[in-house]
Amino acid sequence: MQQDTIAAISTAPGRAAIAVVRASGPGAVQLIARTLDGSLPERRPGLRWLRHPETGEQVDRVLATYYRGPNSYTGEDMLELSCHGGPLGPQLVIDAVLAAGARLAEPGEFTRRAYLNGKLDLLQAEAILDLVDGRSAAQHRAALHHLDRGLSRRIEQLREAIIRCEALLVYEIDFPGEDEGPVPPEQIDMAAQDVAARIDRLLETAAEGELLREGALTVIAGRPNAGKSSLFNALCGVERVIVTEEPGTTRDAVEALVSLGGYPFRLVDTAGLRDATGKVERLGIEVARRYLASADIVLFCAEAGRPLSDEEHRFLGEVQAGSVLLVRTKSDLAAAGASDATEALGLAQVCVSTLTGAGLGTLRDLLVSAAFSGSLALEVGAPLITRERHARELQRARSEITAFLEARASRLAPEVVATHLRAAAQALEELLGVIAPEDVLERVFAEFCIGK
Ligand SMILES: Nc1nc2c(ncn2[C@@H]2O[C@H](COP(=O)(O)OP(=O)(O)OP(=O)(O)O)[C@@H](O)[C@H]2O)c(=O)[nH]1
Ligand SMILES: [Mg+2]
Repeated sequence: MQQDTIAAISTAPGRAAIAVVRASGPGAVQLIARTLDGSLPERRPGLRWLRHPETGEQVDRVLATYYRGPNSYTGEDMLELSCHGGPLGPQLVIDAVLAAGARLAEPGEFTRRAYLNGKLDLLQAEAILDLVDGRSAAQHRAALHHLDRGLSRRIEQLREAIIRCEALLVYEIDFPGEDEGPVPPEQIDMAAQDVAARIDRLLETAAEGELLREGALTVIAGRPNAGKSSLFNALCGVERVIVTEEPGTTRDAVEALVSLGGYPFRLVDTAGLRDATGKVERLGIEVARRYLASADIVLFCAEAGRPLSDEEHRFLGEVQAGSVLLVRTKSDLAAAGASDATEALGLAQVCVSTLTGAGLGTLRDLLVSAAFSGSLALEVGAPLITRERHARELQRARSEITAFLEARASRLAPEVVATHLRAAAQALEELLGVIAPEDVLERVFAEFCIGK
């Protein structure tokens, strides 16, 4: 099918030294002829005046590069214009490019074309989205690993193993009644079990992968005035929320996505827990409890040097989160020699002062190891699944292999047994995007921004 030519501003809007406008499609050469003074050599940036094709008016002085397909990001002819940034300039450039015959690209359409032209598989396309959205070094690393086909290679190996099993089965179908095929029947079962075990290992990384994309939900809780909002601000690195000496300052939960030690955290400041009488405060406390119920980590704040109240003990006994850290706040105010160790409750405890910064580094390290201890595997390049789509397709493949093994055990006809292997391979093919139903593509690329 002959594609039309798409164009978009690929950089973020706003004041900036440079912006990039890209176009892709068979009309790229025509865009050059209509908007740039003189033609362009392939892959050699040229400094040109860009003119509006209808008025001939100068729009900007740009650095233009022409890529002839298939040697381009999308695999099509492409034109890339580095123009001056800012709120207006890039808009005028794209207007000229559209007037010269391009149409505005849909979100993710460049990457979608790259995928359709075989430049990337679907897992790599998703990795590009993760790179653009990434906010922490760990997520960035995982995305680069996927872009480098780390996960794709693993899925391909699994698919090949399934196809080898299928080939062995074909022998049984073609030569029924022969006792010995090229390999003993147990070997086919063992190969399938091995694939199942490898799929299980990948599925086990899903929780970690989701944590890397979404950030570990870390809820700061404690009595009013315990120093929760001060801690929230200190970890955010900016004064995001109001801090006062008045207990009951924070009434609503406030969220921020922050990177601590290179890992992503969804940090939440909450209203101080107490038997509040005011309606707003009571609602705020309810919101806090809801957050606490789904928290990965709770940072329970209590001033250093004071014994915990019965109410605080009760609260700590009730929290369900994976990890609870007891944060002893305002350590600069605690009397020298005062010790909190007596009531350690078996919880990890750290003393901090947002005034002096003491203990904040230790707290960050504790948070990273509490939420991401499993990520050490990532450092040695083990692939990690990061999306629900990955888990769904792997699960599908896994249950087809289980069905395959059961069908073999009940000695069903090899033709019937084989359908399960085909379905398992197909799930992995959909995961890679070797085959991709339209609705899957719609969902993957809808998340992209325009120009990517
Ligand atoms: N000296 C000292 N004061 C602190 C420290 N952290 C917080 N404070 C003070 O303690 C008071 C309460 O701080 P907040 O951060 O608002 O406490 P909160 O827990 O958010 O309080 P609520 O929102 O009312 O529940 C403020 O006056 C802060 O300036 C600290 O590390 N050292
Ligand atoms: Mg507060």
